[in-house]
Amino acid sequence: MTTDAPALLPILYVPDPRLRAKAKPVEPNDPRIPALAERMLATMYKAPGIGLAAPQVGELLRLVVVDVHPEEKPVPMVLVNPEIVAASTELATREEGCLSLPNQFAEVTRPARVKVRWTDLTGARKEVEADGLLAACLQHEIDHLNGVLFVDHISALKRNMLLRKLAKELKAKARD
Ligand code: K1U
Ligand code: ZN
Repeated sequence: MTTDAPALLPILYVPDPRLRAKAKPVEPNDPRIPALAERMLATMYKAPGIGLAAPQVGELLRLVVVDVHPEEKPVPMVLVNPEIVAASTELATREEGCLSLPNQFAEVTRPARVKVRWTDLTGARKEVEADGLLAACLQHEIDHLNGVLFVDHISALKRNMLLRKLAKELKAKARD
C-alpha cells in the first residue's frame, strides 16, 4: 500500500505583511500541528531549504521545521514553541538565504552558539546546544516567529539594494 505525499504549501514572499507579524504560541495538543509540520517538511525539502517557519506558509504559529543536511539521509526536526535560552558572546558570520526572499543572499553576523529549547510533537521537552549552520538556521527560523528577516541584520544600504532587486525579479517572474 502507498500513502499520498503531503500536499505542499505555498511560500509567502516579502513584502507579504504576514512575514512581519509576531506568531502565537502553539497550544498543547493542538490537533492541527502534526499535519501542518508534515506539510512544512515536505515544502522545505521540495524548495529546497534547510528550515521553514510556519509564518512563511501563512500560519502565524510558533512552529519551525529544520534539516541542515537535506542532501543526506533526512534528519527532520520539528520545533514547537522554540526559544533561545542562551547565546554566546562570540559571533559568527555566514551567508544566509531565505525562501521568502528567493535568490537573495547576504553575510549575516549572529551569536556563534545558541542553546534552544522546544517541545516535540509528542509534547516532550527538548534542548540543543547548537553551533555552525544549525545555530544560524535556528536563529533565522526563530527570527521568523518574531517577524524578523535576515535582511534586518545587515546595513540599510545592503538591505534596500537587496529588497529592490527582489521586487524587480518577482515582478519579472510574474510577467513570465
Ligand atoms: O527560513 C528559510 O527561509 C529557509 C532558509 C534557512 C537558512 C538558510 C541559510 C542560513 C540560515 C537559515 C533556507 O533554507 S535558504 C536555502 C538554503 O540555505 C539551502 C538550500 C539547499 C541546500 C542547502 C542550503
Ligand atoms: Zn527565512
